[in-house]
Amino acid sequence: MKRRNDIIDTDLYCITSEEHSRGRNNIEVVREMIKAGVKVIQYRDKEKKLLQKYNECLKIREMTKEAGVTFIVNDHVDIAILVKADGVHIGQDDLPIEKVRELVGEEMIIGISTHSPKQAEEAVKRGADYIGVGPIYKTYTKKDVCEPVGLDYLRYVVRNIPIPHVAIGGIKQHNMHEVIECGAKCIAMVTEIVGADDIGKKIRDIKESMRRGAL
Ligand code: 3NM
Repeated sequence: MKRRNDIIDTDLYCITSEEHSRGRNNIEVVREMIKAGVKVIQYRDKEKKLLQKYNECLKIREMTKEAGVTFIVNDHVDIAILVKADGVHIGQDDLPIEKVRELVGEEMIIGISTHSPKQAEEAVKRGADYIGVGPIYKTYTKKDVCEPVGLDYLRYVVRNIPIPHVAIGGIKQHNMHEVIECGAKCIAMVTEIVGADDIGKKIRDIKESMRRGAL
């Protein structure tokens, strides 16, 4: 298991979304992500039955472990514990961070989605290991998400929040330079990657742009 303080020390945070994967299943997509050198993968699925999600997470845990990739489970603290994921990612309406910590123990990473400076500060106080910062731009991938927070909130986080952040929401290869210019260290993209013709090439191109400062 990864240590909590090594986390999100990477440029690109990848997230599954089978409904946007153009016929490829989550396992195939994760295989492509690993092959292309992604270091953090989150399993996110809002449609499947719990048992199906558990079984997919078991398989992805095996694959990520073998590859030395950090594995984070979205929403499901129970699945994260059972499959020995490296982390769990929760939302503002989920259990309080302190209670999730009681369940997962000290080793597991806890990430939380935030949409305002107040939520970011609260996340730090309550012991989150990293925060999601978004949606930066309009996104149709997450249902019931708030209106875009824009780059201003990201700038606020870069300057004021001491724990790692992941910028998310509507970020694509064509607009990522704006996000990087704001000082984002780590970017998450869902549809841009899982919906790409060639997932591996897309990831390699994005990582290369990030390495060059998105020039
Ligand atoms: N969380 P795409 S936005 C999973 O703002 C998620 O917290 C968000 O998908 C947040 O890259 C989002 O396809 C969806 O826009 C991001």
